[in-house]
Amino acid sequence: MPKTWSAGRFKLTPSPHSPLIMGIVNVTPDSFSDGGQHNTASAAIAHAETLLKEGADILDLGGESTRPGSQGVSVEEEWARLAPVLKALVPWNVPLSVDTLKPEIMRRAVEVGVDILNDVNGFRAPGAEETLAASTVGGVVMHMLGEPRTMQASPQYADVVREVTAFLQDRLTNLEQQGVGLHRLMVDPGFGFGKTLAHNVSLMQATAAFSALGAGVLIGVSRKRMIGELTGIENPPQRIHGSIAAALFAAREGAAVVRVHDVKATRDALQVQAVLLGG
Ligand code: HH2
Repeated sequence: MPKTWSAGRFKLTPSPHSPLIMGIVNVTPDSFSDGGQHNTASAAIAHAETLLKEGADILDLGGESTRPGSQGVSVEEEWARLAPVLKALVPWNVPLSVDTLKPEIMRRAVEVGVDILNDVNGFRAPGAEETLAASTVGGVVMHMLGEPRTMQASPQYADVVREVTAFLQDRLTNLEQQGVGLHRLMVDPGFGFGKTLAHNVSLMQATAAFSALGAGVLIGVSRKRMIGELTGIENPPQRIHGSIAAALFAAREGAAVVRVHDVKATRDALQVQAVLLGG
């Protein structure tokens, strides 16, 4: 992978065995009253500040849940959630990512000054590739089988690593043809997005093979069902220790970015590991 990730206003360089930490900031309220929305924006801004203090290198803002079974929201609803938070955070001068699969949200986010577009749909929607190409922002190209509403129904692959690799290679080729160089891109096998536990484990073990595609690799397993299945823990916030074990493994296998909820704990664990590995 290229040494440095070109992402909007920033050039981001992971250290050996110590990937960049992308902290997750959800802006997804359950109630959409004006009051609720305002509270959600200020809570998200406060959470962003906490994650930065804890050592996040990048903040990833999401205005639409992509959890299995979720239905999705309209462009206007998603933007109403994201816009106040994005506009407040851009002047902080920290690398900002928006987690969206909608090209219209991508366009608006780029206009406001976002640095990274994180698309769980791999820039497949009409206009998504072009939006990335017309900007200088970084892109995260993720693999998803199907769509969030149905993806976990009964995911099937003949060879999950081969198929996800072929998909990501195809997306990179298309994006390069549009003028988006590998130095601007991360690939992500998409843990839990149309995958069983066995699929997720095989993909994690193939982290180094994904690096060989020439872009960096982003790994997002924090608090996911995969960790719950391996530990028997139902409650996502309690999956922290298992999540850290996965982040440490990803780091050793050459991941450039880990997308996590528990920034402080992940940062501490990665720092100790990097020293022990001689980084
Ligand atoms: N996972 C989720 C959302 N966005 N983006 C990337 N690149 N990789 C991922 O693995 C990924 C992602 C899962 O989101 P969800 O379960 O809805 O919750 P949260 O955003 O809190 O992780």
